[in-house]
Amino acid sequence: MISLTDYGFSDADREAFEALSRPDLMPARVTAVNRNNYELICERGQLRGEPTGHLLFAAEDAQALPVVGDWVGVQVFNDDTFALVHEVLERRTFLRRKDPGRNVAFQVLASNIDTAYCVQSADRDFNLHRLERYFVMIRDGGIDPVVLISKIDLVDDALRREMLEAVESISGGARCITLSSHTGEGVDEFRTALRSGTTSCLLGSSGVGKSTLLNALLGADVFATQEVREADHRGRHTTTRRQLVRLENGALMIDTPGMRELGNIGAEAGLAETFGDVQELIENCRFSDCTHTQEKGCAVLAAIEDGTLDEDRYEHYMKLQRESAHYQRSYLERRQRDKEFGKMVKSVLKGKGDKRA
Ligand SMILES: Nc1nc2c(ncn2[C@@H]2O[C@H](COP(=O)(O)OP(=O)(O)OP(=O)(O)O)[C@@H](O)[C@H]2O)c(=O)[nH]1
Ligand SMILES: [Mg+2]
Ligand SMILES: [Zn+2]
Repeated sequence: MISLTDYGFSDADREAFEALSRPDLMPARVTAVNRNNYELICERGQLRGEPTGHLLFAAEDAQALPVVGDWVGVQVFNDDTFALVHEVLERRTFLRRKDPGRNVAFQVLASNIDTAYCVQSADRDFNLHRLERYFVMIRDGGIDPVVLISKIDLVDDALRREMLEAVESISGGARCITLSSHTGEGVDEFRTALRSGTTSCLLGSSGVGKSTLLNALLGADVFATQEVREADHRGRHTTTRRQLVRLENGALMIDTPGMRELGNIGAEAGLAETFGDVQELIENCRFSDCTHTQEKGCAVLAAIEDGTLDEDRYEHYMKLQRESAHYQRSYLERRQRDKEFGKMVKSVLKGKGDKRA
């Protein structure tokens, strides 16, 4: 029998499971989501699963469906090889962004994660504004961000120090680790930071070396990796699904596909945590209708002037805040329209039914 504690099952998760009052179900964790099924781990081992019709159709939107990291309530069949997923337990933490598709919606990437590692490669990919976007998403879901600068073998010590300082200036206390999966520098240190029974994930653009690092941690080529494109040094989107694995030291780690875009939606909490300093200045501005652009006595302008607030950081905050609020509005408006449309359809159908009766 497998101990679920080894897969991160906490007391809170057990309570959430027991609160379902479904003695016919057992708890399982989603380790991967495929097109047509889920990969799961439960006390009886690994198995594949599918959602019940009820779970699928009762879902108000995609957020209610299982994602990697979720604890779910399952019914097991066929000699413990197949499961029906009935329930998704409440998520302790989550990673969610704006769905990159055409409709404005939330997309939950993974859940029940303790630490999210934002991976940027030292040679090409390093970008503070992108880090800020990740911070907002990660903190919004109640997760601790850590910055991981990969491929450190490709830059010299001076550049490394510069990058560390730059990260420190925006990270709000998040740690920053530098390492190289090729030379092995920093990898053991990273491994010991990953504690047994906790869940972490690797996030970042394609080609920054997430899967290579995970292979180094596993000591085997479990995940496919691929060289970056010669022409522009971008990755080839080698990893195509999110997958949870357990390392030898008992830590749980999720590899994810490289992200092309990261839009935050309705991420107030994440913005507040990441840009608390900026928000405080804005609130302390003595004019409630201040545009912070030219008003004499504006606290924001004064802070930019005396160097306590970086103008670039302020402008990026404003941009992220507008974007997140705008997507949230579009999302709510669409939900409202869908609801009204649903009501209209229902009343038309009902009208027909009445006539026939
Ligand atoms: N020089 C150097 N190259 C590295 C290092 N780590 C990874 N690479 C190379 O970077 C390329 C991309 O690595 P992957 O692990 O496939 O990148 P990924 O982040 O998983 O990419 P996606 O799966 O597409 O999101 C491979 O050719 C690796 O060999 C490193 O520490 N130093
Ligand atoms: Mg990969
Ligand atoms: Zn102002």
